Amino acid sequence: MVQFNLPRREITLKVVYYGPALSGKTTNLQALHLMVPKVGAGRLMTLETRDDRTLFFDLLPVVFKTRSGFKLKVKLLTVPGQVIHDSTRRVVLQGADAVAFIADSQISETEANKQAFRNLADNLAANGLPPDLPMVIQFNKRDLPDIRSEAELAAFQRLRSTPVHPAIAIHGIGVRETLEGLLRAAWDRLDREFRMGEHLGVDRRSFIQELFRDWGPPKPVFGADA
Ligand SMILES: Nc1nc2c(ncn2[C@@H]2O[C@H](COP(=O)(O)OP(=O)(O)O)[C@@H](O)[C@H]2O)c(=O)[nH]1
Ligand SMILES: [Mg+2]
Repeated sequence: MVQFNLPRREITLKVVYYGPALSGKTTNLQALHLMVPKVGAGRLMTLETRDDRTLFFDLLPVVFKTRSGFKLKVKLLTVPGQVIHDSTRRVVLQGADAVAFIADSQISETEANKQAFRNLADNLAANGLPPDLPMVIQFNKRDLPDIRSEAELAAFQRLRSTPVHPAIAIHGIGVRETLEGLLRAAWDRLDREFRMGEHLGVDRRSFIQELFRDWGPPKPVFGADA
């Protein structure tokens, strides 16, 4: 759950990247790690098995500092997507403030996406988290053949208020936009609940602008083997 330290003007948020196995959750964190200014980036800790699949979770702490002296610490975590790791997913999701759902755009993965999405709903409920937790959906792997079309994504977006972002995480494309969208949604929630804007003396637009002002351009994720 969000931690406030108002005297120090510090807020800590927990953000979880959720989705089916191999949709690109770890790659999103790797791509973010390459864009975060050096001063703000913590170490990307990833625990992988030999076949490169996330065994437990990845963790990337990012610290944003605004000129007005406000500090936002974001703990970015991924869950393992494999069905058998459900208890790990539940633990990682505990106390999440926002969720980025990373879907795989390939038509062959449609069922895996749906299953992971249902699993997310179950685990939100199991953790006592609201079903309307701040969320964005990323359709990753837009570079591959046999993917769901732009028109399908647009139709999908029209059916729900959750923002939908296309991405090619191995090239760093759409990765920052996904996190920005998520922090916008998180801001709206915190502003409604705690009148964040009033406390911090900023509005959402300048908050987001400030957070990302020193970020670098998207870079390819080296070691990506796709
Ligand atoms: N073609 C393609 N491959 C990707 C993309 N994003 C990730 N991958 C590959 O998909 C595989 C699984 O990615 P990973 O981040 O480990 O998935 P995770 O299980 O969700 O953490 C790796 O081989 C990645 O290099 C993408 O945008 N396009
Ligand atoms: Mg992973």
